[in-house]
Amino acid sequence: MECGLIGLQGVGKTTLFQALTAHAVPIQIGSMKPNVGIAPLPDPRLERIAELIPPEKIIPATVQVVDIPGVPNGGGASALNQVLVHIRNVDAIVQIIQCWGGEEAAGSIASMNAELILADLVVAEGAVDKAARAARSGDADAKKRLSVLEAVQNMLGEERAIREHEWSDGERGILKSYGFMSAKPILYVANVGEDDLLGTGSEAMVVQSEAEKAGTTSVAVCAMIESEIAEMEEVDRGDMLASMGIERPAIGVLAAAMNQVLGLSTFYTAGDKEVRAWSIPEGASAPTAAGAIHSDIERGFIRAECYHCDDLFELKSEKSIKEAGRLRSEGKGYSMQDGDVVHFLFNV
Ligand SMILES: Nc1nc2c(ncn2[C@@H]2O[C@H](COP(=O)(O)OP(=O)(O)OP(=O)(O)O)[C@@H](O)[C@H]2O)c(=O)[nH]1
Ligand SMILES: [Mg+2]
Repeated sequence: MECGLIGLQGVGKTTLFQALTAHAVPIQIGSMKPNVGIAPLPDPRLERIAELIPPEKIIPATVQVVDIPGVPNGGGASALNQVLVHIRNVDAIVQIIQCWGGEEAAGSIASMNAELILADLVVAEGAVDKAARAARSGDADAKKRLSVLEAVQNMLGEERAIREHEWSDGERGILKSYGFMSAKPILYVANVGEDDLLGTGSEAMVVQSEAEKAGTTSVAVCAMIESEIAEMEEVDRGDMLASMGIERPAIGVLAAAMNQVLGLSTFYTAGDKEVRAWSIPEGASAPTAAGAIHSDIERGFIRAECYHCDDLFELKSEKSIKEAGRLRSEGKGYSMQDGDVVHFLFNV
């Protein structure tokens, strides 16, 4: 699962990428190639589990982020097409909006969205023609495809994003193969200036209300400060945060929101060696969760012994959870709950 950082040129995408990935990837400036990196997901529940079951190592879940070159504002078609190719490849979109230096948020959101919708419309028109030809020759699948594509074409013609409609699973399956960008889940990030770290300024508020209108959420982050924090030694961070009057880096809130737009939930494994968080699709089955750890555990899945992390926070130890009868034994059909702590039994 991949989140793409997108936006107009120079709005702070690469700066935010550096913050999310803690400067782990060498950056190519001025290149039309995206930067790809791994962002750990800060997780207060993981820290609490590790306090109660102290391990040698604590390993957070991660999400892959792609820093995509900026969309030229009214720029050339070939530069734009190079950027769109990368946007088509990601699972979810994180749109960065510049809210510092007197930039107008509403205008940049509208122009970004218009570019994506227009590019989707071109794809939809080509696809409608092709499906119509196949439908005329009596292909039943093509008829279904055609009706979905025509609905898409109408929406896009009215400048509405494809994600605004509630599609059935079958329709979603059809849409997926076309890589429509306005169908991808989206999250707005207001990149605020150092004078508005809490994101209460007028442009950040515009981003928030535009996000609500689009049926999604927004997060306010100062990319430059977050990038500086990410570069500091862990021990120095507390002072920096205190001097700015904030408790935690905003990047944690952003990472959690990214997890949410990707439709992921978290489960944990806990033992003396390591306490670890894992990301899986919401509602995934126990064997699928086991497969996130290792394909052997999925293949040889017997059962999952699990409890909820809230049980641990309440009862303080696995021993008390067992005594209280809250240790569950779950089989193949179990849908994982966000916050489960699991021990898989398997045989290969
Ligand atoms: N004041 C201020 N400047 C910022 C902030 N974020 C980024 N900048 C500056 O804006 C400039 C562009 O930042 P980048 O992160 O390279 O922007 P980008 O979106 O990756 O740009 P392209 O990839 O060229 O589209 C740099 O000089 C940054 O230092 C911020 O939060 N506040
Ligand atoms: Mg960049």
